[in-house]
Amino acid sequence: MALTKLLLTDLASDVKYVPSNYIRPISDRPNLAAVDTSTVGSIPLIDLEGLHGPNHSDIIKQIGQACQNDGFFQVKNHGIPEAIVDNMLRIASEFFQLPEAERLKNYSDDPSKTTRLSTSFNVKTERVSNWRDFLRLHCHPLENYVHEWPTNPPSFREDVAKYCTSVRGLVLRLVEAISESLGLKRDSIEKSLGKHGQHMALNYYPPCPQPELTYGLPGHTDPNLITVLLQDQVPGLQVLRNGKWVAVNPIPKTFIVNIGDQMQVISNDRYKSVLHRAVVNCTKERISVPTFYCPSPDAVVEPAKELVNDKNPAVFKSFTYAEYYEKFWDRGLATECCLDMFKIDRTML
Ligand SMILES: O=C(O)CCC(=O)C(=O)O
Repeated sequence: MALTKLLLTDLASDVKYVPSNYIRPISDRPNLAAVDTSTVGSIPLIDLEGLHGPNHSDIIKQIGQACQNDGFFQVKNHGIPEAIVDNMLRIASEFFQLPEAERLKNYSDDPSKTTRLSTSFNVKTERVSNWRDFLRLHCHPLENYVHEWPTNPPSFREDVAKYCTSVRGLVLRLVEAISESLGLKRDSIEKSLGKHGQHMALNYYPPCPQPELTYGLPGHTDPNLITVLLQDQVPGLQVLRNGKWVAVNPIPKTFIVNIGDQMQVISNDRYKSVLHRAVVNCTKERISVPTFYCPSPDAVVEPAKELVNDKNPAVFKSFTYAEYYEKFWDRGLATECCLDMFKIDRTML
């Protein structure tokens, strides 16, 4: 059956089988039975209480180890009020329950739009669709974008603005901590990014009749600097560790943090931007809200000078974030990391 609706949400509730355009080739299916769902196998949980106090150096060390070994960690005692987080998840759920015609007012398949509702990943370039709808918003500086955001549900702008302003505070603290963990000045990474941006996505994964055949999002790394992800209580996120997919089961009151491709470049390959994916399930809808923190489009990204020496030659070329971002959207979510295209080819030197 071909997709006859623009958005998956309006198709998913009527189908007993996954439509053919969502079915992955046999060699590229989630193989859910092989996923490690144990808590012990999962990513580190770091308590940020005391980051600016007595536990400072210990927390910086934990963050550095997690960035190097896992590329992913969770944080608790992050300072973002529970009410702000709860309102964010509630408003996302209300948005995706709006009537189709109301949601479609925000629809666009053009990735360069700063506010848009769409489906899958990039409907213009991909061959197989993903079991996801998403609302993507630019959110910093807030005053440049908030007037584009949906006005329905009525408190959408207010609730989302509070959320992204609070998350920005957390991201800035994390970027400082990561900079310090690399042995750089605390403000070094922040300063190299130019007028940095902040985007977010409200991801909505409807229940899926045959989750073994498709993905919410297939394995990918994030093209930006760092991502802070909020997920509801439904499992779905999986991270690749030592060649095995590991489930990141939701822990209330925590956020998930992951290193993006630009941080891997700045760290000269010490910190890892790791493959992750979202799988779906038969019974429950799932919502996740990633915040993507990005360099300015004209910022030149390259390994930090302090981390390059005779023993550790630069692994990546210099490039602008705009160049990188364009490549990322054009090539789709291929499993090979987009970063490989920006590596220095030492065989040619
Ligand atoms: O839904 C998730 O848990 C992952 C979302 C994600 O990786 C993304 O939006 O890039």
